[in-house]
Amino acid sequence: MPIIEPKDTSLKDLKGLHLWHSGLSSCSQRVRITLAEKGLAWESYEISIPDNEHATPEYQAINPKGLVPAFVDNGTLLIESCDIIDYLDQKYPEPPLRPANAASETTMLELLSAADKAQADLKLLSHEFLFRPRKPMNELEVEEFAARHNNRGLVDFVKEWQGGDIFPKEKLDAAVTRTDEDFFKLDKAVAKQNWLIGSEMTLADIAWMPNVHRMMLMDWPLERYENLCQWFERVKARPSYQQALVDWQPPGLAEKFASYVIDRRDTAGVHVTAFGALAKAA
Ligand SMILES: N[C@@H](CCC(=O)N[C@@H](CS)C(=O)NCC(=O)O)C(=O)O
Repeated sequence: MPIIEPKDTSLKDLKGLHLWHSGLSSCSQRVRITLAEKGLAWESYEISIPDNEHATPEYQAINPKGLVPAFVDNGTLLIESCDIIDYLDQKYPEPPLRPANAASETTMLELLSAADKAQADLKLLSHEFLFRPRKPMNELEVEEFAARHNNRGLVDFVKEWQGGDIFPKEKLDAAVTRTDEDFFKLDKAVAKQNWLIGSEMTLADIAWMPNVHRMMLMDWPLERYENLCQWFERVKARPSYQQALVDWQPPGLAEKFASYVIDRRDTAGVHVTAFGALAKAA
């Protein structure tokens, strides 16, 4: 449901645009990119996931799922990144980020749903291949997080992540294979056109660009998707990519991830190419 009634009723009094987000979060990246493409000014509230700021009662009164992002437009609260960017494009239509004809718009909305669905795989893969060194939690910290956070799905995920050195292989295989299939579909979509829906960038491109960026950080063999790589070059050339995505990454983070990924491959044989469809292709 795109618009929700805030538990924290003070949100209703807020004027202007307000975003609760996190620098690295792919869902936050979508919203920041849309705001940048539209040239809209917004108030920033950064939520640190490693510091569990999304587990506070105050934040869960803003987003009842305890996830980022959350967005308020003059008292109207929305959660769910794909709903937020769709709302933004409808409410602030210039420049348009959707195609003019209805059939293409349906295709765009399907690509938004697919990006939303792909979130679970992106999350699993990011936590496995990038975020393990982030901030290991001891048992007590995991229990504290579980006691404070209302989102049972997230709590179970964190318990499983922190409870072992690696997620079960079958989960990683399936997530890698589904992501590879998604990327091949996107690759096909941009084989004969610059953007996913045609000659102009739309919300569909914005919804997917954080995923390709994230997998790039993971040393995913993106060269498998030749057209998608060219599309990604076009994405990178947009000022919004630098401003709304790269500039929100902590300095030196890409390099830190790169050395972690290669070190783990060389010392433990754990690398994304050892799983699912990527392993079969090797
Ligand atoms: N479907 C939601 C997913 C939101 C979501 O999963 N947010 C992630 C960051 S991208 C989060 O808050 N994760 C908290 C955590 O990993 O502990 C959306 O698109 O906004």
